[in-house]
Amino acid sequence: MTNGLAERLRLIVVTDPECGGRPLMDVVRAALQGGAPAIQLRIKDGDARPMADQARALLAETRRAGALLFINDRVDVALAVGAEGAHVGQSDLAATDVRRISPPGFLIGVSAESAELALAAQADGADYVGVGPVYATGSKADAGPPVGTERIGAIAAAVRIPVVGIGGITVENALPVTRAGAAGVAVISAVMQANDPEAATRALLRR
Ligand code: TZP
Ligand code: MG
Repeated sequence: MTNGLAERLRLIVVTDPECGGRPLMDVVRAALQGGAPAIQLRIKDGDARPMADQARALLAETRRAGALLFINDRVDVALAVGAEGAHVGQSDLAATDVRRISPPGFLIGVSAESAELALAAQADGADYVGVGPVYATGSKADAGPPVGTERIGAIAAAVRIPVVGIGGITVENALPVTRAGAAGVAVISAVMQANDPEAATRALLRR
């Protein structure tokens, strides 16, 4: 595992094209200014080439800020642009397959909603697991019912790798997620929709 990875996963700001009518890059820059240690580029059903262009532009910003860049789903895009990692779901490439085609040190996050799936992801070589939705979310139509902070605790107790909670997490309700055992939280709307994404990032990091 990468040194200090858990520390760098304490907040993952996940992008959404819906970011309050502002250019995505401005919102990401604000989040980085607020201290976001990791950004995840998430574009559902996008074409690869514009995604790679956007990823390269983001990577210039994350590198400047010393933050990690993950690409959601599209391992090919992550590898092509030289992002630090990719985040894959249960129907994307398995972590073992990602490992086979990625350079040493490439970071792999896997969505796992149960301890069983989390243990399998860990055995497959995942660097961290994303667990959610912790709370109800309007940002993912097929998110399923909230799993709650108890699930975070159960999964964190089952695996050695860091657990990152996602789904409906805000400044107000983030603390129980990390108290339950998560190394950090991943958020979309709490930063993407915030009036002041920089302040929202700082506030999340304080929790
Ligand atoms: N995976 C599980 S819940 C979710 C994803 C991508 C959406 C998180 O968005 P928000 O706005 O932080 O609830
Ligand atoms: Mg996915």
